[in-house]
Amino acid sequence: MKSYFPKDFLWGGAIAANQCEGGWDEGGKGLSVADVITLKPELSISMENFGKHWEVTHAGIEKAKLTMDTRMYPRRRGIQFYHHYKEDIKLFAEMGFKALRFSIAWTRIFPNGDEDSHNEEGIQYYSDLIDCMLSYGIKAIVTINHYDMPLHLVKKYQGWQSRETIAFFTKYTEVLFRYLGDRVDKWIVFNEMDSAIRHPFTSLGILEEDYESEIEYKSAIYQGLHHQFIAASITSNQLKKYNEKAMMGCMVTKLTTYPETCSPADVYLAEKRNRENMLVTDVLIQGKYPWYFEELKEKEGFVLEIADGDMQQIAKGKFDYIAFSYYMSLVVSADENKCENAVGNFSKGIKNPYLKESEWGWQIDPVGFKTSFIQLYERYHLPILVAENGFGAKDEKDAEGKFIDDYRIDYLKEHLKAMNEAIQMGVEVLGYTWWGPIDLVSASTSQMSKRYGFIHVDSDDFGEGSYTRTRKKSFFEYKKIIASNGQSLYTDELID
Ligand code: BGP
Repeated sequence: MKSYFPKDFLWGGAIAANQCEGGWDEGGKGLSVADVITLKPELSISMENFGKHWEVTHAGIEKAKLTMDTRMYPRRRGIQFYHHYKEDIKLFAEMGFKALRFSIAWTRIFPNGDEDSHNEEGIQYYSDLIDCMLSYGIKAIVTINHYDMPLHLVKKYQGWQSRETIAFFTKYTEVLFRYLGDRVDKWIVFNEMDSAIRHPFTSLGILEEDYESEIEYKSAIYQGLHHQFIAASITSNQLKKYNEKAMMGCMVTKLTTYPETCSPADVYLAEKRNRENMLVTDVLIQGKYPWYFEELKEKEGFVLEIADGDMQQIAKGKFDYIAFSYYMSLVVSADENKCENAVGNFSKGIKNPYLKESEWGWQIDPVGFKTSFIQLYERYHLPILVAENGFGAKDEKDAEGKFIDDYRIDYLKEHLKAMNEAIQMGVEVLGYTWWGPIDLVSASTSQMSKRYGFIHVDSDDFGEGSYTRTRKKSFFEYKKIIASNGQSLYTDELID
């Protein structure tokens, strides 16, 4: 019988501390950028309000610091994974997970980010979490930083704009490798590193109001990203000291883009967008700024300070695999007036008439998923991990109290088949971690009602609910897929 997926394929799911843990003021945790982001129910998901869900100001931060509210600060409560993790891991094990990608909250380890010594309670928590996973045979894939840098570093140092943040970060990573490194064989240094350009506050701790002009703001963003490149490279070397066999991954949001028409100007723009989307992986894998970077810099008009030794350090990076997230494809036109329709947390674009979209306007495209594997593999020739892929939808109980989420099952199956086609072509894929195997707080809109899970969590956008976990129909479907190592996608017979 033909084998569709590699023998040790890592089937699993992905979550992030700031979207699921809660316990924002427990266990010695400090405030992070995630704890000051508010729910903005007055904003509809329209192009007009694009990006506004993420907007944070100094006044907003000061206000947030004075309140213990969790209703309007959803990332403070998440889905209470901090307390429920044993129950949740057991459910993941029931689905047959081989791996769970989760992130560590930097502020549980260094509450302010610049302390001399770490918070032992934080390390203990993650150590227990990993042991719990391993007791079920679930491997840990750890994201070191997923949109939750210490708020203190933002206020005192202007986040990653400051070179000092490199040392704070690499002190944090050294602690992680020392205490957890023996039990984790795959790491991802930064979640969706390219997102620094799209939402600098959550990724870099950079606030627009701190800069006098657009150019200064942009320069700060690219400077912050430059500092992250250096930190990532140092981190990748640190890891090998503690665990030679462990793999370090770098991650990109794969924004696979099509031209609206075959007009050469549209095609040229789409190619450019696809190329620039891979800037972060180009820098980290090739160990230098790519050939097109100078043009980008000139066009965008930003200034970048590269100190002596920076490029030598970046060149030393040791990355073993590429991790990527993929939700949808995008369409661009060289005609700027046309970018009005499709919505998303990624980038403004045009509706694709050949694709269906989610209730949030994300265009569903399994072929684009396959294309993403090919683009990344032919560029880097490194193994690939699907760090995120998923479908956000409003789920309603049926008359019998069940969640029949066939739309999610369809999305899952179509994307898995597309991934399999890439594997059959020869792309080396390590695993697939579905985003949000359990409902959690949305990164872009802070809603709970944008649900991704195979497991429902009883909580509304304001955190009201019992937090009871319920298996949806997709839970049983994913279980079947994993048990058959993907064969059930093609046949209902289970094969040994
Ligand atoms: C990615 C983020 C995740 C996750 C996902 C879905 O960009 O890495 O944190 O949330 O998008 O997005 P959303 O939650 O906005 O629907």
